[in-house]
Amino acid sequence: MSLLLAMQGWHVEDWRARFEALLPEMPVVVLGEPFDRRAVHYVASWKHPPGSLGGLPNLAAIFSLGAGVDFLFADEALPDVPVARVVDPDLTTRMSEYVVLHCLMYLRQQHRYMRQQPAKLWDDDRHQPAARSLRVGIMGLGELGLDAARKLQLIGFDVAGWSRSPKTVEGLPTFAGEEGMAAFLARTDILVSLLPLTPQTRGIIGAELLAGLAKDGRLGPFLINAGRGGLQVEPDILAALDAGTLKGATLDVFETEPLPQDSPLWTHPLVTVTPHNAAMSEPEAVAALIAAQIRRLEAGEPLQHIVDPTRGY
Ligand code: NDP
Ligand code: OXD
Repeated sequence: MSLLLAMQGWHVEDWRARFEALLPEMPVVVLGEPFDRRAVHYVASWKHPPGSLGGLPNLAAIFSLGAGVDFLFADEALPDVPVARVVDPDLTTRMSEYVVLHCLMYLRQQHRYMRQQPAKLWDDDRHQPAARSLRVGIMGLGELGLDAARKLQLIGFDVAGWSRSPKTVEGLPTFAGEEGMAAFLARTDILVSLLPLTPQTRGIIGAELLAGLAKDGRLGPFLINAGRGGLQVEPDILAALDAGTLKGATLDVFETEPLPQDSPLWTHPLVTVTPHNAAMSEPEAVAALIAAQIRRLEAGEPLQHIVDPTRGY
């Protein structure tokens, strides 16, 4: 019985060492090297090459090495076994740090002062609105969205959330589905996207959505997307920034990653680019979570954080 590591762009030897330390009884094999396909019971994947997980007759579960699973369901030949993802308080905390940081950057108009400093400009208009006068709308009220909402509320922001299914969350106005979208956007000065990428959410942050954001706010509207790049239509974001209907965008994720050198997002004065690192867990913590899941299965206990393949998240 073995664990197969199937990853691209990461240091596979580091991951092999982590899993070997945590699961000394289990051989850890690596995609691309020779291994016994019949012995593989578990796969831990980050962006494995599509089609590469076929022919594993005893596979019992696939673990995403991250919170997102879009790369798994993009593989049309993904084996039909349970898929579980990372749900980790450390990752959640880091994402909330990112969201709070960038909401505060917009609230306190910090980008403006960073542009003014090289010109030694002492701005006469030094007024700073209170957090309660900025309305933050969080798209995606899952593990990450709910935690970010609570932390933004502690600072005083006027927060609401939008999800696929209706929700009742104490102290948090919520909206759901297509029917709730227009009202949600109309009360949003800072839109925070923490959605998964699915066929339903692909391209959702486009011209129509951006045009629906609040037009009566003290500041903004602004966009923060830390969900997935496939959610956004980058030419539409640039057009809204250039038209002045969107006042700033903070993007951690992109249609193509790494962001191509010739992307106009790199140099746009109203865009903040971060390299898809809004929330990176400690690899040791992720490996420990997956090892615990494997031990749970081996003990006949149910897997946690299973993803619904019909929803794609
Ligand atoms: P969850 O699965 O816990 O939450 C997803 C939320 O999105 C749910 O509230 C869900 O609604 C909502 N949602 C899904 N589809 C739709 C839809 N069609 N319309 C409206 N709402 C929808 O995910 P997490 O919070 O754990 O993670 C969210 C995403 O964050 C990940 O999938 C990943 O892409 C991204 N991520 C990015 C990282 C980074 O570093 N940039 C790090 C980690 C994650 P409902 O509640 O009704 O099901
Ligand atoms: C994740 C990510 O999904 O880092 O965990 O994007």
